[in-house]
Amino acid sequence: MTQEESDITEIIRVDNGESDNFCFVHASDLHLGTPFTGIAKINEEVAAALREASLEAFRNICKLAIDSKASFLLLAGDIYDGPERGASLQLNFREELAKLSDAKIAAFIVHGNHDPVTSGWTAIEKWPDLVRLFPSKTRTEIYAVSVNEKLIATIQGISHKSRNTSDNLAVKLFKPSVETFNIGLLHCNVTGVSEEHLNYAPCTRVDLINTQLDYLALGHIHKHLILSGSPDSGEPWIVYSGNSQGRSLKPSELGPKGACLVKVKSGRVQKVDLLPCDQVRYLRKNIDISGIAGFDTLYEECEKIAYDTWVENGKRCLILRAKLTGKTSLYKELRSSNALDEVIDKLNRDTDIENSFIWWESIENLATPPIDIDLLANGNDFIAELIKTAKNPDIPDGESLRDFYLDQVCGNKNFLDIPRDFADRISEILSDKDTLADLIDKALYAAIDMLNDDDGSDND
Ligand SMILES: [Mn+2]
Repeated sequence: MTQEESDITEIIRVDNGESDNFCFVHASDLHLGTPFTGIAKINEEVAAALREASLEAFRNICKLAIDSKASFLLLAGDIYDGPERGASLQLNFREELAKLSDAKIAAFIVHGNHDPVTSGWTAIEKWPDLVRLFPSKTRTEIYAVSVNEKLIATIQGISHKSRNTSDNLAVKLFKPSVETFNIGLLHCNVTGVSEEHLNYAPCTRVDLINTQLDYLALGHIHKHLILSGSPDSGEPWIVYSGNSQGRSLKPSELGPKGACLVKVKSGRVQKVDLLPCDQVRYLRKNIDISGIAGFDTLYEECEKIAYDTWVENGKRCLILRAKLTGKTSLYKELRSSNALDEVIDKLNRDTDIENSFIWWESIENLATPPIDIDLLANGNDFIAELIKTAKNPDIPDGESLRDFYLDQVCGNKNFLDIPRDFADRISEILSDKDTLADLIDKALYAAIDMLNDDDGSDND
């Protein structure tokens, strides 16, 4: 080892790649052992598939690394979902890493806020030859990867020590003295990127750029994001791979999930591609049912959309949440009867499709009656007043739409008269702007309907 290599902890020899042309796989937030309790109604077969999904996604990631002849795999934290990680889960995780070591592909791992080094337990006494776990020490270890006695990259990282790490870990990374492609591996929250994720191990983009490393492989935010980097500029790459398997119908959990395949040529990143590895995909769909007048047509439309979506998403398992929109004469039946629930039950009765499934989590009715609301608003009657009030409520200065309706629903904002948890729940629901707008529309159409019924126009 030369003098320049002195800050290297260990050199790991791999088989794939060349010093000026190699690739690696970056993944994070595997959340192995996720219980998947978020979906209320589900059949046993789908529930079992969801329990296996995170591990299956990891198997797909390892297969991707082997198939693409990657030099190494990076795992940027939240390997396990919680401290209760079972023995079989850990053995299965180890088994996949052993396949990588057998293929002479190294693996580097940091732990995050879901699986910090001081919580949980390890069932593993001996990791496969080419696997290295970074501890939570402040002075980070640096591994170098070599092919045919030539260094291709260095990797350094720091694990979370406890669940609520508030330390800035990024400032502890530094440029090593060897001239090669340098990588930092961290589970951290880059300030200002996502409001959906808790602020563990906070740092700024500038902190990451100041490390002078070439590629920052990040975990924590469950969405794939490239915060910095392009093939033409010399700026460092700051990349969130996103999680490997969706976990719910929350916005950050929807759509394709997987791992980044990163190609490096002559010391520069050429390409970062997110390759899907997810076993089950969560999606939201809007279904326009304008012009649909029967439940047979509605059912067929849902079936067609499910099939097309399944094909578009690589024929993998799907969990769908849908909203019906548009103007339809079915409006009243959709609102007042169990018909829509029965449609969902029928759609879900036969979920199997070529070794996968399509499961409708819910279908919400936001369709409206075939009336012209703008025309009605121009009238001089009570309905016109109602529409104007719903569309433009008289909100006191400085009060938000949410607080206004909260006041309407709960009577007073101090929640003196209604149970506190009930008021909190309403407050939470009304905080979502889209949900609030949907609720106002629903209430408006229901009111118009009732007024029309009072006119005796529907006196059956
Ligand atoms: Mn996570």
